[in-house]
Amino acid sequence: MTLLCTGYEPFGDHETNPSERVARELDGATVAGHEAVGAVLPVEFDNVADELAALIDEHDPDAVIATGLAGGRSTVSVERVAVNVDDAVTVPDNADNSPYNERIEPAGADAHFATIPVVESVEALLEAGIPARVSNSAGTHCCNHALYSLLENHDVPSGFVHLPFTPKGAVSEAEAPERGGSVPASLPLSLQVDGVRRVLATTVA
Ligand code: PCA
Repeated sequence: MTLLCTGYEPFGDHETNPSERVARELDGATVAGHEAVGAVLPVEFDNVADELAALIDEHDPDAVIATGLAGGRSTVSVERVAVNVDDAVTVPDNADNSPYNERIEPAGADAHFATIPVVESVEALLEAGIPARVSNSAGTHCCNHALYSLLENHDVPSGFVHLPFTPKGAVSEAEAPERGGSVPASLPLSLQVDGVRRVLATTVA
């Protein structure tokens, strides 16, 4: 089997994106005896779906786990659902597009459930001591767009994992902690990689 794992390039004010590093670490790795392919997607509403389609054409994967940063979340979050909405909220994409209350696919389904074992994946992570939870909203930015386009356009088990900052990333996002300000939640990259590996392994088990 071939397992595709995507991450995203940095976006908005973030200097790095842990999901990019997770995808690079998994590229060429063996996961549960299967070959993993890692790739990095542009944070661009207009290009995400085409890039994913090209990757699926090229690698013909048996499962796809897309990943992205959800700054401020404290856990590896396995997304349950994708909605047919593009809205950049306050963060334009990397092509400076800022959709407002648009449909991704005008004639598409309103929403799709992820087609990976979401709850079982979270259980597997918790069992391994990795902070994880089911998330019932992937938002309306490019991450939701990626999951929606996978589920709307492709017949391959697909899911999405939102990742927290790494500790270094959290420090660079901190708001004057030496003056009593806050530092956002984080998880070491190694735990994030292990978490995504376990989601992939649970999906093909
Ligand atoms: N996170 C954003 C887009 C890219 C990323 O890594 C999101 O949650 O939609």
